[in-house]
Parts: sequence; structure tokens; C-alpha cells
Amino acid sequence: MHDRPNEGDADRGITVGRKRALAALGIGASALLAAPNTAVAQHRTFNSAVVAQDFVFRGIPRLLPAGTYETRLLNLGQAPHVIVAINLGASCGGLSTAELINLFDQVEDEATFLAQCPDGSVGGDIFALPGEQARGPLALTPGRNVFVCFVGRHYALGMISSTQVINIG
Ligand SMILES: [Cu+2]
Repeated sequence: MHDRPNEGDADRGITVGRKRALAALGIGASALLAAPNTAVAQHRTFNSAVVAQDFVFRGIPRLLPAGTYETRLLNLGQAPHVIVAINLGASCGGLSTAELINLFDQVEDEATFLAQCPDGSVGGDIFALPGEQARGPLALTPGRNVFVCFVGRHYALGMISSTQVINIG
């Protein structure tokens, strides 16, 4: 019941054809090809709950220990939402939220974007329909991680949240 709609669903993913010139930032999605810091293996597992509303995530701390979070995403909004965890790596770690939105706007679609991310940078994704909840693991590696909803342009409406992930030894 929590399966994603077809990739062709009009309300799913980033609209095709939104590619823009990369001039604004001087970088493109390929900037995310810089590998994140995944040198330290993470064995810790945590439980977490995130609320998705139209259009914000609630319940994500600004600072988290590295590990795998068995996450429950509760969608209290009217729209479907997804939460995607991405380690921004060295190249994108310093970008502002506005710059990240600009970066995401340059991507043709979510699948293409995620396929370009280096191994280990995408910690997972969870999709929940309105009024429903879904569960899944989000693996957070050290560095700046961003949580993004790629349904439509929800990330530009407020569904983008950054968290610093640290090793706690
Ligand atoms: Cu959303």
C-alpha cells in the first residue's frame, strides 16, 4: 500500500524539462559526484519518526549521530511526500538552501539525479501517501546530510532540511 506510483505519474518526481543553464551556480548536479565521507562503517541503528506536512518536514534534529535510522514517515498533508536522505559530500556541503534548490531544479528527474550521486551518498528514501505512514531505513553518514522531498518542487516549498551527522565513536 506504500508502493510508489508509476514513474510517469504527473505528480511524482521532478518535472522533465526543467533543466536550466548551470550558470547561476557554476555547478551542476555532477557536483554531487564528489564522494561523501563514508570511511567509517556505521553499525548503530536508531529509531526515528518524521512528520511530513504540506510543505515541511518536522522532527528532524539539526545534529545526529551517524548510523541507520529505522524511520517512520507520517504524512499528515494532502499531497504525497517522499523523504530522501542525501549526504552532500565535500563539493555541495557548503551550499545554502537556495543554492541546493537551484541545483535540484537543474535535474531532469529524481531517478536520474539519484543515479548520478556517488555510492553511499543516498541514504535511502521513504514515500508516503496522504494520511498514511511508511517505514524504511535511512542510513546517515558523517557530514552534512539533507532531507528532500522530490515530489513536484516540494523541496522549493519548504521540504528541505539539513542535518549535521557526526561520528560518536
Ligand atoms: Cu512532498
